[in-house]
Amino acid sequence: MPHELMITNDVRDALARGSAVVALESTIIAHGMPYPDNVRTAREVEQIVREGGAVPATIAILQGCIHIGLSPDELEYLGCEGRNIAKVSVRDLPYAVAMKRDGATTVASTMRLAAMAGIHVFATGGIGGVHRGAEDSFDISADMTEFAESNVAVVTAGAKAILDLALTLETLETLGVPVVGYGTDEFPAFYSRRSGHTVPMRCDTPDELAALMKAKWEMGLRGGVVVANPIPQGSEIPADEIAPVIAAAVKSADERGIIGKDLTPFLLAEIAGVTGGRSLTANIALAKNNAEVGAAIAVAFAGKTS
Ligand code: PSU
Ligand code: MN
Repeated sequence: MPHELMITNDVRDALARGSAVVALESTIIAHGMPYPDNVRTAREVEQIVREGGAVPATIAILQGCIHIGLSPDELEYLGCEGRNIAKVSVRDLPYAVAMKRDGATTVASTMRLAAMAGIHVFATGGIGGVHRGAEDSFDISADMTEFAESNVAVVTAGAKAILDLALTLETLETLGVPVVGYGTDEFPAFYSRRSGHTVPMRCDTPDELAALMKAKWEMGLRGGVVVANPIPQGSEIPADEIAPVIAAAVKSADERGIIGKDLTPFLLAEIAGVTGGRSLTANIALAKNNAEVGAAIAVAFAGKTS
């Protein structure tokens, strides 16, 4: 079958035993960081998940095959080819599979494929959301609607202020998605621990989160959970420092007429270009922090459900 999932043995065994698995996305590897930092970080993130007692399942499409878990060589290939590999969101899945293409999966498509494989926890860097100016552009990431669809908890450092965070939170409310501050009352803004927007609910332990996930899905409430986990203190870039950089990137995209799936990668690259190594360091730190929390939640969830 063309859509059969290629699940690595360690992931398959863990799923069969009902033990902890953490899904990881591949757009952050192919498009989110430069080579070779991307491959090194992807490996370290997998290692952190293992040290946390869970099995990592990095998800990507290679020559039309959906991979749930990648070998070291496959990770290297994804990172090294980077921008030559298509960014695949949910709408792009059938094309990548049918045409036997490579594809780096976004948060939305990774959630969908994780759910197909039976994985309920996913650690990423930052989710997509409602773009600034969406009232004119209609640019709302498919990550949003996916949260109404797939039963997966996603650990994210909030969302970058390239988005309209107020509209993003409103949209998640409309879609019935719990947005949980992990040890915080404020929705974090990726590089910064604070955004000025409060979260509707808060959990302080993996066990509390696992209980929320179990309650949601046992009630038959479909869809995901946003686990908003702030960047570690020492790695953050204060909001007032990053704000003008983001504003300039948004202006530049507008002037060049960059829209659609190209907008987010363009904005990320612009910010990385201006802030240099600092944004990369922050990005790596928060991805690792999310992996650690993701593993802890997956272990707690497995303990409640198997
Ligand atoms: N935001 C980030 N880092 C990322 C992305 C978003 O801070 O790497 C990536 C994720 O893969 C996310 C995707 O799912 O971009 C959203 O793209 P779009 O806005 O085109 O839906
Ligand atoms: Mn978009």
